[in-house]
Amino acid sequence: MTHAVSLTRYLVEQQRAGGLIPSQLRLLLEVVARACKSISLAVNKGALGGVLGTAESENVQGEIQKKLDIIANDVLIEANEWGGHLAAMASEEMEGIHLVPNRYPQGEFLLLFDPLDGSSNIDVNVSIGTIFSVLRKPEGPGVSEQDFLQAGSKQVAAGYCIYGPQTTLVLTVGAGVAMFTLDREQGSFVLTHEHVRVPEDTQEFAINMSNMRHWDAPMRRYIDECLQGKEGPRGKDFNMRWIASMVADVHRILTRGGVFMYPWDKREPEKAGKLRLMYEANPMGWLIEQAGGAATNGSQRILDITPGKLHERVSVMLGSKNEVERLRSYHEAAR
Ligand code: P6P
Repeated sequence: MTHAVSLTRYLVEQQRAGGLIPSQLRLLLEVVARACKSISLAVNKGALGGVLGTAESENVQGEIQKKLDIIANDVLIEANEWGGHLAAMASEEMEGIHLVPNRYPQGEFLLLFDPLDGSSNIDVNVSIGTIFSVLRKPEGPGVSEQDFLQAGSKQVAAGYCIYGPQTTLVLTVGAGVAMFTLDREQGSFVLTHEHVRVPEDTQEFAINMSNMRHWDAPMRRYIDECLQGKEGPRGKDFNMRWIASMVADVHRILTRGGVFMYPWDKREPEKAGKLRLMYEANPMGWLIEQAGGAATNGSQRILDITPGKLHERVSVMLGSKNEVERLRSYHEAAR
């Protein structure tokens, strides 16, 4: 029987082989994985744990916070403060950055996360997840919000943990994408997929169709052509999925291909999009690229965007390479 490869063994072997994982980063990833196990336990308790429903508070995004949003955020903060691997953290649920308290040693990494993405699905028992992104702190004393404002191409690690029928951690450190399924009997993440690849073509798209009348012309053109099926210019039928949980939609795309879109729309024209660049689009965009897919905002590669602020929003189109390229070309033709 082949021995199961734990997350710890995988990280040690990656550290030994590729040199992409310095010890502090390995500790960071193990701590984040342990925090995700705690979050998974809280999520799985649901009503029995008294964790459903809203927390009667709003986050910096102006969104009503769910109790589990706050629980997940607190778990990640507490787990990552003491290890000496981080200088600071940033979260969808917090307006400013969170410095590691002076009583602990400061590390060389910055951790950003959406502690519980898709939280509108919590109370209806649909898959949700934690998304995280790791940057290196720029040289120099101290740490500020400005240190976080790096393009997604500067990430040194990124991933998510999806809390669904299985709890699965999906991770890249720049050498492809690996998936680890939580073995609850052992209490450890076990390698279940390695060298994940996104098919370059697909017949499945993910978008919130109720916003169609608000999209710009290139996005409407792309979806119209998909809906025309094999009688139309695409010459093939398409299927649609929309889970309203980015982690779940991206996990499906990493598993069987597809294209995910949350484009700019005219409901709030001053906003580039709904999703956040630093802790949603960048980590998901890097995972998709590492698996052979592509990620654009319609005019440029998402990972090339230099952020102007921590909670910057962005238009997102990512997944099967040839579909993302078609979307990019339609937006270019319309400029
Ligand atoms: P809508 C969840 O709130 C989220 O940030 C993403 O996970 C998801 O893809 C999107 O918003 C869903 O948005 O407008 O369809 O509810």
